[in-house]
Amino acid sequence: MEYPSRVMTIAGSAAGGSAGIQADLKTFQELDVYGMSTVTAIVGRHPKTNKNVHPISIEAIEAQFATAIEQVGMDGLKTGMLFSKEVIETVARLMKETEIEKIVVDPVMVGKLDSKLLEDDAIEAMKDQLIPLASIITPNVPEAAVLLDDRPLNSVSDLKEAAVDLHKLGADNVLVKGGRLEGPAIDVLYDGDTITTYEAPRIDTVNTSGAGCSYSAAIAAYMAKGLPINEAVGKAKGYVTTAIEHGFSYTEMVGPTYHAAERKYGEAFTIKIETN
Ligand code: PXL
Repeated sequence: MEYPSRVMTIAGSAAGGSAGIQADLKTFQELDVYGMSTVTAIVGRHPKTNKNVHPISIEAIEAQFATAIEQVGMDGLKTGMLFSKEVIETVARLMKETEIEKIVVDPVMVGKLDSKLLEDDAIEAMKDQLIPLASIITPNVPEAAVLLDDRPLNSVSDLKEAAVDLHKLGADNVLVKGGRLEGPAIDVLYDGDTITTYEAPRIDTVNTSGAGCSYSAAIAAYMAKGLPINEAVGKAKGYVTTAIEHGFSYTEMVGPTYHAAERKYGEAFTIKIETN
């Protein structure tokens, strides 16, 4: 039997199941890769204290990563919520020590419900230590703006310029995701040479919690399976767009994307891919 490719997510636990580690592992399962996890923090609002982020010790982070490497091994990994400078430094060291080659860095900063998922003094560490190790980084509009010292991004041509400038931070590829602009959802990939755009129709829904996590997890999954990055991005965007189309909510709160949608209903969208 041929075993599935092995993918690690290093991210926060989102207790509601829509984002973070939970979204990543659901995505990995849907795309038939073997999922593993290193939890960096637990996100869940305490009803009495309102405390929302509960960090995990560096020792426990190292232990999880070491166990996965020893018991299983790794074909690729993605990072999500890392929360602190110290965690970023630890994760960068673990990446270097283990020489993992396929690395997706999703520079998660703020959740949809405004929880702060990265401390202010961690942004420089992310730029200097983590991003240079990445095969691809996947910022959304607000994250790209922060990484570019609060540059406003309002159009696809702004996204293209941002991708070219962010590439100078040292990642092999930059994907700036335009889902928060108006009009169709257009993402821009720059590999240091060529710009490729990926376009999906705008879906009229508020239930997109965890969409970014699931998208970067899907990119990591397809890369670990051996697809080149530009193809991995296209397939991942198809997967996440279908999951968004079938998003739902159990309550009045913003709900999850439907991770099983592509498997259940088939891929609903053709992603328009253009290279220029
Ligand atoms: O969607 C961003 C995100 C990532 N990681 C964790 C989260 C969230 C949003 O809430 O909780 C752990």
